[in-house]
Amino acid sequence: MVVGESGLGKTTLINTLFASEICAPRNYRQRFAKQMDKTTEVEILKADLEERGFNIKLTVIDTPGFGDYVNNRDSWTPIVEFIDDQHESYMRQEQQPLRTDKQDLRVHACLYFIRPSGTSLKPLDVEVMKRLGSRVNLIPVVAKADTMTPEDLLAFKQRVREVIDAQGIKCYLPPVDVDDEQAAENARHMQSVMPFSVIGSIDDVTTTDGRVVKGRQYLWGVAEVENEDHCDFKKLRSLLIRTYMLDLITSTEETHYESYRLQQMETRKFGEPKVKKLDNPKFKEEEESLRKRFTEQVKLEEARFRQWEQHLIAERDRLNKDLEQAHSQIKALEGEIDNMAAYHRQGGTVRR
Ligand SMILES: Nc1nc2c(ncn2[C@@H]2O[C@H](COP(=O)(O)OP(=O)(O)OP(=O)(O)O)[C@@H](O)[C@H]2O)c(=O)[nH]1
Ligand SMILES: [Mg+2]
Repeated sequence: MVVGESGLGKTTLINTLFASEICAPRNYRQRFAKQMDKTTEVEILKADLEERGFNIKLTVIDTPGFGDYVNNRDSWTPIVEFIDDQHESYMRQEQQPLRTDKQDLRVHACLYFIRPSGTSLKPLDVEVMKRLGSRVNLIPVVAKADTMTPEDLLAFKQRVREVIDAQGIKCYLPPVDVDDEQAAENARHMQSVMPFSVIGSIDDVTTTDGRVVKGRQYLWGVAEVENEDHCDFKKLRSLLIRTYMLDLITSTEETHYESYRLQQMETRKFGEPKVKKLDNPKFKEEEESLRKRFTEQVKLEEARFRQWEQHLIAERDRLNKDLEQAHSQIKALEGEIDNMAAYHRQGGTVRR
């Protein structure tokens, strides 16, 4: 599954993955080319790959990127719910008397795309990654590695790693096999490379030394997808469909599915339908804090209103006083006019 902000190259990377596979389905261009526009809904793509004589049925789940909205919550909740729903559906099938032929769309690996920027992870990234990391094998990916210099890229990756550690975000780490020195070395190397930087492209371009490769052409040369000096695409592909594919599957079963199952077992009886969101204890806390925030907000507004009311009353009193003053002035002026009129009637002259 690919997840992340809009326009970071998620769909392109899926295409690149298939384009770089010798045994990829021939019609991948027709099947994927149309999806290069903005992805607007969760899309499930299936492909058969052949890897060292084994057939692999691969399912890729492309998701719409988050937009630049003030409230991005709506854009990532469907993704988290999709992941939970797959666990739920699998669990229900396991509870049926006939358990062969189970439909299984549980997500084994979730690539989270990070915008290559001068800073680090955004608060939204942290929030989404936290939720994903507790549900699936989360693999952070730095998008569009060709837009950064190698030094900046290294520094950026380091900062991302620091935030991931500081925020306690759970990411997938290839297991270190204590019995196999070479495998252990490979796992440690993979761990040190994370987050993987990637370049996506399905275009064949010619390098300055005449090689035809998948890459992106620039005035200064070519950013190559499969060049390990340019990005970690090869390592990521190897992790996903070669070296750690099996571990991704077993750890999903043993860690993530198991924790979903346990959590559900604690909150509902066998065979009972999934608890509605608001009845679920997990959401009780959230609801409580929302209610608190709401009450505080109301109190604040009330205080503001009272202050405003006081102000209005004071203003009214002031205006009333003004009015009184104006009245007495009018009275005085009227008195003067009366006086003058009387004086005039008595035949006196009005001095100017
Ligand atoms: N420079 C650079 N551009 C890329 C790379 N990958 C994709 N792009 C470009 O980025 C744009 C968006 O790519 P998409 O693959 O549609 O992005 P997306 O993440 O699927 O976007 P949404 O579907 O909106 O979430 C396209 O113009 C791609 O050509 C990359 O590695 N480097
Ligand atoms: Mg897309």
